[in-house]
Amino acid sequence: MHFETLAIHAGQDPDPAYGAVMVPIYQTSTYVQKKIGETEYDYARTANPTRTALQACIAALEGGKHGLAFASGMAAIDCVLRLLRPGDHVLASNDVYGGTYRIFERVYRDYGIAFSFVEMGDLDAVRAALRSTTRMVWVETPTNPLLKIADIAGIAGVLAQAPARPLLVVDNTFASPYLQRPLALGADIVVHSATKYLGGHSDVVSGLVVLNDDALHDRLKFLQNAVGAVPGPLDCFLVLRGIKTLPLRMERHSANAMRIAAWLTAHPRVAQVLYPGLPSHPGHAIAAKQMSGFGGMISFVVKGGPAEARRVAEATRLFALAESLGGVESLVEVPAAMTHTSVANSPLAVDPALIRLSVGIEHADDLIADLAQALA
Ligand code: P1T
Repeated sequence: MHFETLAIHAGQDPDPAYGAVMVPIYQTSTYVQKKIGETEYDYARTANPTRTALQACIAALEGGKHGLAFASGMAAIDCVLRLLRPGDHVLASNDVYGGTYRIFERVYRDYGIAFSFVEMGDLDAVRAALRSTTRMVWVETPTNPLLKIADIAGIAGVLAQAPARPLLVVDNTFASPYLQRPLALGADIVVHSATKYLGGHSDVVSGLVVLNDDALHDRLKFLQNAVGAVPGPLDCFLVLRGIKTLPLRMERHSANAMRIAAWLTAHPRVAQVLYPGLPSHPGHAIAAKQMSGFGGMISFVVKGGPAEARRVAEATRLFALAESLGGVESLVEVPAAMTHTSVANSPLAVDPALIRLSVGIEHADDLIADLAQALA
């Protein structure tokens, strides 16, 4: 079936108890067993029906075999990183979410995992940066917050030639499965902050993992239960509900962002606009090839430096000054001072004059009017 149909129905048969059309919130921690072990569900950390539906739904949307849900995007990332052993090396994008950099450098480095960062848009650089110990290649595309684009199929091709083929992990948060499906392009594992476009309404924190490999899935499912960073049933319900309108929302996010990016490009107080939908963006051709739209995230640099960036971000009225992204409402932030403080003084440090927009699904004219008054 088509994506729009799967978004509404995948994993969500009418409820066997009473025929409820929407998957119920199974708000219970434990389940009665007819005899010892004779039960579909036993304990809600291990599994619960609302989570089962969400896991099946995200697997279908990403075109994967297995889905796993977590209490946050970071919990999903953490679970994937637990596949590593001391001595392993991870090659990652040289622009990633601040929290991703933080868990790499300030949590897993202490356990003997090495991390290095590369321009993922440059396949020769990726090839050159691989080590004999590289077990994982960690890709964000588009990246947070610089909207850099990496060629997922190209990287998969490079890794296929490596002696011990590393796992290719793609954080698909910025694109959502509606715009980009990394497994079909050769990725092994997809991770999401479902807090963003999948949830879509800024009312839930959640994370997801999707993959095809049965053995890897068994290990991650074991870790999901053993570590226990699972989402509650209400959180799973909210993500399931959000996903139903994902296709409609992503179309509007993308259309609004395209208009705003073009408008910003022509604005005299704007020095640079980063949006993969602009033909001038260095990753535009790859983005046009591997994505079916360019998404709702825009970053731009204002003339006048960091103080001016803060002034503009604090002067918007419709764009709320807030971290996070992907909700129906538009948000603005200054990454260097907000979402990306963890990369300060590192090679991934973000220009303090950079402003990031999460363009919502309001009317584009109202959003442009707001940016116009803030920039003025
Ligand atoms: O916040 P959480 O649900 O734990 O997801 C972490 C995460 C993972 N990957 C990417 C690409 C992300 O952007 C995030 C979270 N990002 C923000 C909160 C933000 O404002 O950028």
